[in-house]
Amino acid sequence: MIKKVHHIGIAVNNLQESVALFEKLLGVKAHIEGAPCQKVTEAVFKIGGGVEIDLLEPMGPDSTVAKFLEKRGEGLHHIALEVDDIDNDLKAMEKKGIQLIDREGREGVAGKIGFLHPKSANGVLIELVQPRKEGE
Ligand code: CMX
Repeated sequence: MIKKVHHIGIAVNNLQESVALFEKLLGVKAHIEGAPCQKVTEAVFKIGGGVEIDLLEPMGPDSTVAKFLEKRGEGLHHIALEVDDIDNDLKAMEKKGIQLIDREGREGVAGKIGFLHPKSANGVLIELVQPRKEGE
């Protein structure tokens, strides 16, 4: 079941420059972390209400975000929705006719993650996130 927006991912060419811009824009400091599983470096801004804005810079040319930047330029990359049971939620999406990228949750920085194909959502890449519980 979808609980809330977990984060919004924005693809950027230069993390350092974009962090300075978004710190000014949002009025909060970023936490920088590597997400080698997704081949990106992320700047995470906690903007309140348990929602994050994440800036994504590709770690190398083989990152899906590098491909995105090359094709479409900087901008909104994905919207992540928090769910409580990712494997079942992905199955439920598939039953509703939504095209999946991941058939089951895989390990991400924030917990278990799975993507829905943008072709099934009016051109928007949607990520489902089941956050890791404390101590996991
Ligand atoms: N949002 C909207 N459309 C997107 C997209 C995105 N983020 N990424 C690619 N597309 C579109 C492309 O523009 C292209 O459209 P057209 O066919 O109209 O030209 C189509 O999807 C296919 O794109 P592609 O460049 O050929 O790329 P692939 O098919 O190889 O991969 C996708 C596309 C979405 C399946 C792949 O990027 C993917 O698996 N994404 C999920 C994982 C991910 O994005 N991780 C990044 C970091 C996430 C995080 O840190 O949380």
